Amino acid sequence: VRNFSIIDTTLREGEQFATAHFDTATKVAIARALDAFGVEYIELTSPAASEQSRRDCELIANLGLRAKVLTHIRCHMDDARIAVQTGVRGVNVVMGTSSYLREFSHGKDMAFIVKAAGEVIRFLQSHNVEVRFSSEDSFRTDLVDLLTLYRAVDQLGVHRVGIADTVGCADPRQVYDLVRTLRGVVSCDIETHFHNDTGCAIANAYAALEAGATHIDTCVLGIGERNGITPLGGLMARLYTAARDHVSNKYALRTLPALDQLVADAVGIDVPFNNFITGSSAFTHKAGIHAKAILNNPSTYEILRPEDFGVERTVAIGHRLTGWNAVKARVVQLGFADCDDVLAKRMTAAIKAEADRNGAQSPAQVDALIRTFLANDAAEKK
Ligand code: HCA
Ligand code: CU
Repeated sequence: VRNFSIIDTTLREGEQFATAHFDTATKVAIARALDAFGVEYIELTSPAASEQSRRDCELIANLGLRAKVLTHIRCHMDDARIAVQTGVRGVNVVMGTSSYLREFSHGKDMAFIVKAAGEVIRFLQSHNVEVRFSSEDSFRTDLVDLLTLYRAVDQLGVHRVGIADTVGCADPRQVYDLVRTLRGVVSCDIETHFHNDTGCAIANAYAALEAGATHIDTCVLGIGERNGITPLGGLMARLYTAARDHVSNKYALRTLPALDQLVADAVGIDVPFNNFITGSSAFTHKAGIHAKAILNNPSTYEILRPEDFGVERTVAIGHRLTGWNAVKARVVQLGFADCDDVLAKRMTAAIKAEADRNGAQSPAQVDALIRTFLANDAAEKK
């Protein structure tokens, strides 16, 4: 899993998220942040969607970003004509409506579909843009029909074909099988797009890469229709775990917190507490056993190095599950290097008792308790 490209679609699929409504400046800020992060492609809403969408598409296509800018259109000549006027580097064509699909799976209009696709593809090719052709709802489409269509568009010379799990029904094994099969049928690149309705979007993306997919669609924070698609940060966590150096060199991972925050602000949500890497609890260690081991060697309970992503770990000690090693480490951190184990154990007992009485304590409260203990201890010794 090395030769892959990210197609970030925060500015297309992400615009389909419930609370998303990006103004021009916000789109530009997101596009620049994605470019700085290092995604290979940025996909934009169809210029046929609205007049503002068209102007924004043209603006972003001409910003001079390092990432290739794509737009996403229905398989219609009208949309294709507008798309090539914007200056985008590539066009992601999705095969029309669900009625197309229904007819297609009934096998009635196969010839028509291939013909319609052929017309749009040839037109786009004559304008020298990268062309991707994708079916919607690939996993609920008849396999023979699907492969027949992909083979036909592959022979027309598209750059990529796309598999889309539009409804989020696929599991990693099904993904692996379909991509593997498709890999044997087409010679072009394979793009994949996974919705997250059943929580498989990252695993499916990873399975697709293992099976030979070359391009993965993501959105920042995983936003998109319904509960969204493969999140960029979560996919990074997965890929980093598989190939740390490669992924760290390829992408500016330390810009992820700002990128997640930018998009959270743009759509008016908080970054979820359990978000990959940037969630508030993603690097919080709590139980005494965990805290002790983490303080000895972070690899004991961390598969991701927080500093590689520009975030910090937290060792939480103000609660009833705390342990004296972690408390002692905090005492030393506060500048009292000569704290002995007996004293640390007494402090720990006091923290636990306080947590039983009044609930968890903030770091500041714990520090205050520690200082009181140390002051009393010093007074006793005099
Ligand atoms: C949608 C379309 C799409 C397209 C995916 C793609 C999907 O339903 O809004 O073109 O790769 O999920 O099928 O986002
Ligand atoms: Cu989608």
